[in-house]
Amino acid sequence: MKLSLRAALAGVAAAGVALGVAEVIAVFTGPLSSPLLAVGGVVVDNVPAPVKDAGIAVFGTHDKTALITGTVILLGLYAALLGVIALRSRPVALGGVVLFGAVGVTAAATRHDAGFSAVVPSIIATVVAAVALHYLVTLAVAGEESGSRDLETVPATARKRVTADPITREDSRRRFLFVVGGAAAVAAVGGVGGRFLTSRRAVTAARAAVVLPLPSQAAPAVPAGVQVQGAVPYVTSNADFYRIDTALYPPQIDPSTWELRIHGMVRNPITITWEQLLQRPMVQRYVTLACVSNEVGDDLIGNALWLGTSIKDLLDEAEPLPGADQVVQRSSDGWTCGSPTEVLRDGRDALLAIGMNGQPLPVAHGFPVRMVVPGLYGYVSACKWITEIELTRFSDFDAYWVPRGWSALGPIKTQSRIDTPRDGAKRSAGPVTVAGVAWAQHRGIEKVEVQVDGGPWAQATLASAVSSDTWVQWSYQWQATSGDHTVQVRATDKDGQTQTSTPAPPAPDGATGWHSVQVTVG
Ligand SMILES: Nc1nc2c(c(=O)[nH]1)N[C@H]1C(S)=C(S)[C@@H](COP(=O)(O)O)O[C@H]1N2
Ligand SMILES: [Mo]
Repeated sequence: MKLSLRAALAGVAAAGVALGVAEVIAVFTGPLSSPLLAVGGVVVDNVPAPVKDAGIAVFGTHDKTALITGTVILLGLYAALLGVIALRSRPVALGGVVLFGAVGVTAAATRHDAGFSAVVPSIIATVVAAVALHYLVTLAVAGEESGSRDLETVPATARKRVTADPITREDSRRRFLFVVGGAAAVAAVGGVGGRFLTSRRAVTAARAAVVLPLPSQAAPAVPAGVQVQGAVPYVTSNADFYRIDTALYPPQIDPSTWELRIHGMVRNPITITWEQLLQRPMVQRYVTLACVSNEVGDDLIGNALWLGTSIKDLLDEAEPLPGADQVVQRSSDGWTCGSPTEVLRDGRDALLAIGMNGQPLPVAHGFPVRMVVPGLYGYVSACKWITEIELTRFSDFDAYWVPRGWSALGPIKTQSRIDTPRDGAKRSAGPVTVAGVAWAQHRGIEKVEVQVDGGPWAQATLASAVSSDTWVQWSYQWQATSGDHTVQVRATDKDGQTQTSTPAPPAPDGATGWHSVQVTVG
């Protein structure tokens, strides 16, 4: 193996050991103090405009994995480079390590609510990386030079180990690979073990201990016939519910320490604890949440049975001052969203929710407390892990997604989707069931129409729904003839607005256009 290759390997191994050690320390200092997650978090919050314009209103699960993988790959390349640089100049390479350490420290220190201990993993990782890099590169060089005469360049410590007589170049190279292997093992055990221990410190047990109160107002019964064959389930299970947020690791909040502060432009600032929240009247409602990033035809939407207390009542007690037109919700990780005050007070079932489909909120969906507001996209209303509500003005505060190019106001647009047949499906000639869902939360769906090959619009049959706050399923019997066909759908809400055919991307305030599928009929 060439010397430069071994040096690069030494660099990568040193970085690996450092990150492995950092993951273990982060078990004690908190998941977001892990340099990898801290740097990843900074990247999430500073996604460049081109990516933003591609239409992500935040990271889904795949984006997170891709982001961490990308960060690890970049770091690996950087570490390899430092290894090669260390061959020529140790001080320059050390400078490179310190530079990267500084990035980690800065990232960890600037995360929301970061305590002093947040920088500890990055600092220790920097020291470990520096020592490991020096040691491993020295070993790599020794492998090159033992057997030759020129051992003077090898520091005494390494020389002692590698010059034990009789030493061959082969021996010290084998030793180098052995040590690198050991470093890789430390990295892997530290990384996997650290993550495992972190997950053990999660709030799983606290969540399991929660006993949800009974609602004083139960949800309306689900009428017969909400479900149409071929459409997704009317109620989305917690496991299947889409997840969107900026959190690389979901905040772990023990309900016993949870508090919600309602402050800002209010006459009566309020702080309530978890115990006090449980004492409040609870209502149970089916509400369909939707993400503004949903492309036409996609599935960033789900319907669940939420248990929560009226946010309107809480706001009434706090008494917003005149002019406080925005209710800013802040999550424990610093994420914010803003809803119009009048929307939260107009009598709709805007909830401070603690239960989802009969369970305490799953941690990924906001445990212990989140907001659910019928009719507003999630990015302007559905704050998970909520710890603060601040009454303010839209003109005074921009919530998280607003400076990133999204609209401050996000009422859900009327939309419809074909779930069956799938795009590209094949069917036999004769009757074919076309079915799907349509939504216009809080306004309600008036009618859904289906069109084949640009012909006349035919009215679909609407299934029943619990309320106008949920999606509704629809179906249409199509007499399919052989050939290739395009099937489109459009919905009209109870305000009389029909979906526009004009396609628009999700940014800045929700995609528009008609969902269409191609079907081959044989
Ligand atoms: N704390 C926090 N809450 C958040 C977000 C976030 O990034 N952080 N994303 C919002 C967005 S964009 C959506 S669409 C909904 C999604 O809720 P879900 O993941 O439970 O489906 O959460 C909202 N609440
Ligand atoms: Mo979203």
